[in-house]
Amino acid sequence: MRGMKHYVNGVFTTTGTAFPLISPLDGSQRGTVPEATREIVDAAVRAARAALEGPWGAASVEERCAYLRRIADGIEARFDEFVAAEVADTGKPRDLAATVDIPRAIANFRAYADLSYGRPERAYHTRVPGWSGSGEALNYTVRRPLGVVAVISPWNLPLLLLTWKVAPALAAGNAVVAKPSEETPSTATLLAEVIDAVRLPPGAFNLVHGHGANAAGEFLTGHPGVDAIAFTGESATGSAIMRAAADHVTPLSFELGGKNPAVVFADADLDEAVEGTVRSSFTHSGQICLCTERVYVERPVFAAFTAKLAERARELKDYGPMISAGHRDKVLSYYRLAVEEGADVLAGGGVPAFGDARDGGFYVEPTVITGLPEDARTVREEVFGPICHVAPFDDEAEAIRLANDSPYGLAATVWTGDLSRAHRVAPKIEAGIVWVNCWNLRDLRTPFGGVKASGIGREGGEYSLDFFSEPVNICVLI
Ligand code: NAD
Ligand code: 6OD
Repeated sequence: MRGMKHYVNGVFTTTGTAFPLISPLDGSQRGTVPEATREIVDAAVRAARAALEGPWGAASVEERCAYLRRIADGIEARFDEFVAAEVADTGKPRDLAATVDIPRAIANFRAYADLSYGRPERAYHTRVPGWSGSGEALNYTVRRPLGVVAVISPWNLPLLLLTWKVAPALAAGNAVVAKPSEETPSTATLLAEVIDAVRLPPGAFNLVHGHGANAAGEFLTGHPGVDAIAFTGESATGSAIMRAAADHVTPLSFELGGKNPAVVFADADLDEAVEGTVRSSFTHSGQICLCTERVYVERPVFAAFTAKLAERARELKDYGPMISAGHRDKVLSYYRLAVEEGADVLAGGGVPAFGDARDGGFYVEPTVITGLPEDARTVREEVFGPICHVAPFDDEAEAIRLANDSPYGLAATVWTGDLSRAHRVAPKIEAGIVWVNCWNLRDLRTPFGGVKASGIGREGGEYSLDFFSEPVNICVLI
């Protein structure tokens, strides 16, 4: 892969200043990333605006969908390069990048090509006695793009989450200025190369690299030329962006943090519930917003479940690192805090020793703890690492109360052998997504998002297309 570059108005460019790109696998410096100045961000926003007034703004939905399909094909043609770049930036196991991240990025473009092409428009015949003509009016609703959309994404699923916004934004006819996480700029740069190769009209997609606060992210979210902001990241960052957006009343779509519960009933298949919780707590070393950090287990199976979960956590060997030294230190500070708060550490709790180059990387052990009160900080705050706290409950009502006792409400998992119970409990959980006897099973047409501090709005299917467009009702007296 060539060096990291911004992509503005169809041209790859760098800036005077750059920051180091560090490998989470061994702590070595892999390269540098250009830091976008306010001027470059401004040029990107102006290029996007101009694109809306040029060929991109005039493109039909068929033409836009054809571009999306060509972008998907272009990623697929360079699949191994994309996988390697995602692994190098994030340190995640290759298998994860090759089966989830990159296939999903391709699927995001194809899904939004299908969804936006097949989107119905609504019409109503309205009886208007006393008006001239036929006494009827035709009301029909068209949707027009919002304009220039800022896309700001995090480091944990870099290309998946960036394209999850870019694809519907382009499908709906917007022009995009995207800023990936400063930690993971590589696949976004490859995406810009693919977009350049398929000759998307210049300015329809722009990419700027750099940090968030007092830097590229903030230059973008506070820019008066931005018509909407689609952001995924921490809830605290969401608050900062909301403040920046307030000045221009810019519409926001927010996918934020979580402290996701799993509820395990005694009637569940215990082995499946344990394996499911291993996946939901430790996939990508807990660095997925949907990961389980709180596990509530019905008392009769609490001891057996907890012992098995701890045993499986100790057996895990092929896991990736935390994204950065800073994030590793944050996760370790929660490991220490848990002990100070009185937790029993059943598995992990420290830093693994590999005896090879990985010792320079940012690894922490998969960790299972128990014994904390519900008001312990470790139980309430998002750690975003491979740790879960397991606590017992005595009945359904208590399970629901505990699951909902959180400032967050992104996702939840219910493990039970009783389907009636599943249907009874799931809708009572305050979360945007509830999985029953599975985790992270995705259908891209369904609504995705969180309640409370976990977000504003929904992504997925028509929900994203709704966010990225404005309905206009046209009323014609017939
Ligand atoms: P983060 O909020 O630190 O950064 C996300 C992005 O925002 C980055 O591109 C960053 O540069 C930018 N940014 C930071 N400060 C900014 C500012 N003041 N103005 C504009 N942009 C700014 O998040 P992260 O550490 O990259 O990701 C981890 C967090 O993301 C976790 O809290 C996780 O739960 C959350 N997350 C949520 C979802 C979801 O779908 N709900 C998905 C993935 C991650
Ligand atoms: O699967 C998705 O569409 C999605 N937005 C996943 C988010 C995962 C959070 O880390």
